Amino acid sequence: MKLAKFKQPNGLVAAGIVEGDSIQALDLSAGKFEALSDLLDAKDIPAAVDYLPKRDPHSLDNVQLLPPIDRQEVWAAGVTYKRSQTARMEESEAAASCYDRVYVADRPELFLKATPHRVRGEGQELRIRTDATWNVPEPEVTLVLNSRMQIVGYTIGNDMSSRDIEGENPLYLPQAKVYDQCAGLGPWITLSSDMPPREQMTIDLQIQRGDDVVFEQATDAAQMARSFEDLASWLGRDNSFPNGVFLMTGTGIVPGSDFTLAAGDVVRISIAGIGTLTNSIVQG
Ligand code: DO4
Ligand code: MG
Repeated sequence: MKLAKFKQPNGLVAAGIVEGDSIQALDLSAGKFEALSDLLDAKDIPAAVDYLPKRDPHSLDNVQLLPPIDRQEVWAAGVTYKRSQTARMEESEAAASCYDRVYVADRPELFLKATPHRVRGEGQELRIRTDATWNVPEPEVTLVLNSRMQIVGYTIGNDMSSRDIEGENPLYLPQAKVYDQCAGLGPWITLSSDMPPREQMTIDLQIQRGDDVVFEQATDAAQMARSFEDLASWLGRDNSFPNGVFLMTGTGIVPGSDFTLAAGDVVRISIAGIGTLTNSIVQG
């Protein structure tokens, strides 16, 4: 089952269920849910969705999808794949040992990535900071956790990052990672029961510039050095999320040091079991 947030042709925002090429708005109020995040907190989500009245279906082509977030925070894990460890060690000589040690440490790197107003969804623009010169998208399997820290679904995340700022000094990480339009989420949430096993969760990144594909690479979630459950349990230590939380699980794809994103680029991230998240890039 795939759940989304979207703007209906009448302009009203709704939660919806996606089936094939169409989406049906759900009458959340019939289940006393105020928002999609409340539905995601239900004990039995498929049963709750079955119970809710549904409106006439719309073609996905005729609606604007929105990021599937309401009041949740977005957190992110770092250096969970070998490729991220090596890329970070190249980018910052001074901090190389931090990245080397955190890759094998028991405690993962976890950081607050975004609040809802900094997040963009399918077809919306993501931003490069005006004061950054070396930028990349980071395609990440993103866990959807309810308030009980159970992994109820998965979505696609783009952890936009300014490598020059992060590389200059690791204390600049929040500035390299957190700013307006810094996080992509979407196009929807696939419930956990409908996701393929981790070994089959392929992750593909494609970056298009004009008519050319300037970067393309694939990996899969089995390359991750940690489990999703381990990351979720560290995030929940002495930390509560009454509305649930999104957790980006780190990138396994980092373009080479000679590559930077440019305004006008189109970034496509595909993850098996979910779909494709497409965002164009702006700067300034
Ligand atoms: O340590 C810096 C951030 C790492 C990160 O975002 C990642 O590995 O995905
Ligand atoms: Mg990342």
